[in-house]
Amino acid sequence: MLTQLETEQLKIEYLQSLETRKESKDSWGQDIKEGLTQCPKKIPSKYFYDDQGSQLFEKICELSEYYPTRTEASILRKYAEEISDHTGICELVELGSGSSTKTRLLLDAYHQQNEVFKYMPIDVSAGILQESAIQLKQDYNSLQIQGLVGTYEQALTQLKPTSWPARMIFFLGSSIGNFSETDYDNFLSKIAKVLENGDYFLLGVDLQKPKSILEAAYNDSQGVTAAFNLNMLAHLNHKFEGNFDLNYFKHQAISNEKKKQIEMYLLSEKDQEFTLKNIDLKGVLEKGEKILTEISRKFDVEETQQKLESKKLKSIKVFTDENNWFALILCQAVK
Ligand code: AVJ
Repeated sequence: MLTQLETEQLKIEYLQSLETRKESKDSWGQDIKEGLTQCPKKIPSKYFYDDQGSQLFEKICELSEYYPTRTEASILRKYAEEISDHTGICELVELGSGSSTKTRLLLDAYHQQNEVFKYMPIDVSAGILQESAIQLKQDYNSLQIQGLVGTYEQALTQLKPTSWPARMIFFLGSSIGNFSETDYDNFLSKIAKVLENGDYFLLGVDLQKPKSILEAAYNDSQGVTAAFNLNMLAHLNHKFEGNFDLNYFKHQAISNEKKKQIEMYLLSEKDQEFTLKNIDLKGVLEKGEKILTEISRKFDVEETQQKLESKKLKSIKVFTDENNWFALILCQAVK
């Protein structure tokens, strides 16, 4: 874990916890408690991403079955320059930056304009944020980097006004697909609120497509997605002194065609009990019972544009690949 990292051009800071100390102690693990005591049980997807989980996700992105990453990268490769021409010099703020691999395609385009610019990666995983920030600083000398460790929620409520001519917030990889309809709506409202008139928002969305392609992407033959899903239990064991036995859970991912989403579950392979000691939680799972760990919604371009417009995020251009599998929607805040 990093302690402090600061040079003139490279800074990494921790965002403040939203609660006061006392409250945060009370609400520690509250979301887990709620999720595991309701029926059906669920665990928030953000618990995928400890350092191990972030690394497993990077491996998922390289799988041949997992088309979103390379498809989005191909769109960026083709249109990054056009995007940078639209926005001009600006501050780039990335939500959920991870290893920033795809981001490099965008940074390259801005870099080629030969201007100094600023990149703010935001991620919950301090390890991966620090590692990639140091690497980026070496590769882009004129780049000013200010990394923020924290959740989207923290980032969007704590971002200060920029001193740059404009700001572009970007949210790639269709991570927005993890949100429920309500969270999706609230998230876009927060984006719209934090942007000033004329600022940009670049959103990556995975588009609707046949069940067979979708299910293959979330049930890869090497079992990396399964390991990623199971790692969530290891993360909980570590964080909350839990006793989940990973040997008795199975990964499951199915396409719910009616809801236009992938649903990922951890299936209990026997009747079992679990304890999360430091949040005082005990529970039982029946054989065959499923814990929902993720929904990954698949989008329709027009519907998404309308949704964005309803938040006064006017779409200026939609970039897509030749199969229409993935889209990047560039919009501008009108206030
Ligand atoms: C990072 C949320 C976009 O939903 O496709 C990949 C996560 N889960 N394989 C997705 C994920 C299983 C991914 N997002």
